[in-house]
Amino acid sequence: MARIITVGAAQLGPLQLKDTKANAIARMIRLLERARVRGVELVVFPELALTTFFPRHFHENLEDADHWFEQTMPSPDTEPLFAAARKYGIGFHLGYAEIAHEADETGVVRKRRFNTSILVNGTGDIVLKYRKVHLPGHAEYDHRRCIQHLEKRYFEVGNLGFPVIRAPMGGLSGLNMGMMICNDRRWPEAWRVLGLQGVEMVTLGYNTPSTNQSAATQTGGGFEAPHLRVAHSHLSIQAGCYQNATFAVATAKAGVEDGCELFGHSIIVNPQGEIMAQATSWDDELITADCNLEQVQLGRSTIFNFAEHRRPEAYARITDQTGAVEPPVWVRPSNPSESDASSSLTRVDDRKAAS
Ligand code: ING
Repeated sequence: MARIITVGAAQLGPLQLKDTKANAIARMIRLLERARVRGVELVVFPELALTTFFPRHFHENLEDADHWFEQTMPSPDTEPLFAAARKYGIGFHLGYAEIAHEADETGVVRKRRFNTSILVNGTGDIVLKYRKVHLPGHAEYDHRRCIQHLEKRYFEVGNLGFPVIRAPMGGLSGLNMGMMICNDRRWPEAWRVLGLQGVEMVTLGYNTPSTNQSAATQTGGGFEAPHLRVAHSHLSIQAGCYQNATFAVATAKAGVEDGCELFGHSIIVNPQGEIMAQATSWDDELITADCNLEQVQLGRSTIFNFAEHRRPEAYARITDQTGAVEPPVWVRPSNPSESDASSSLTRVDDRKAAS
């Protein structure tokens, strides 16, 4: 019996500073209604979907930024979205700014802020929560920048890992779902941790500037040439899907927000890394695809059969190190018999023996 689910990326156009959360929710409900007409069973909304991308704005006191956040979920502003989703029996992925009062690693309960997403099924149950791990940008106001990117100021690093859950979604009795948020898509480790839990559908939202203004490039090109912006985003998502034999729905918030341009190009990608659908506007736009979950079997039973082919004993650096280290410098061996290039390297066998 084919396991097929129809998914949708509900791309949002720009949200200005003056726009209210109610305005954003109304636009999202209109996209849900369009999704219902097209038989969509799971809709993915962008990162921080309720407001303008507020990390581009500096607040000296964090409390002055609290209005960007949700203290409960559903919150008063998002309840209408949950109600519409229940009415239509449509699941959704929502990105939002979360304030939680919970213990930190020292056991102290305190007010904590995260860049968060949730997966809600067609009955309105929150089946999974994720908090963004890879926070780009900076924590203090950077006078060199024309556009700030203060995610490290407003959010803590996510403390939920990269979880996967198998839960009912649409007509499926069970779908293995996992999430990431925006910058996470650029890190292969995020995809592989989900892949090692059998993920079949990765849902992610993003708010990605078309150019990053920084001191080095006041000309506006940023640290990535404009023609590569979208290419790198798609490359990351297509590679993640191919290398972990999973589907992904990646949804943008797009357009010009108070003069700052975010690119759109939302996509749905299959386990072969092929783009199944792509948004072509920078406005509210729904793209959809019928995903046959049987497609995940090809990759994970051959090239990416992890149990068969992965060699974790050779991967220690991935979790032992944070930054890169300088490699050893080769010198011509004085004794020709030592010409074996690996003689100066730490062999995995030695590492295993030492452990
Ligand atoms: N935004 C961007 C992203 O990772 C960025 C930051 C832009 C990184 C361009 C690299 C290149 O898509 C968020 N919100 O993570």
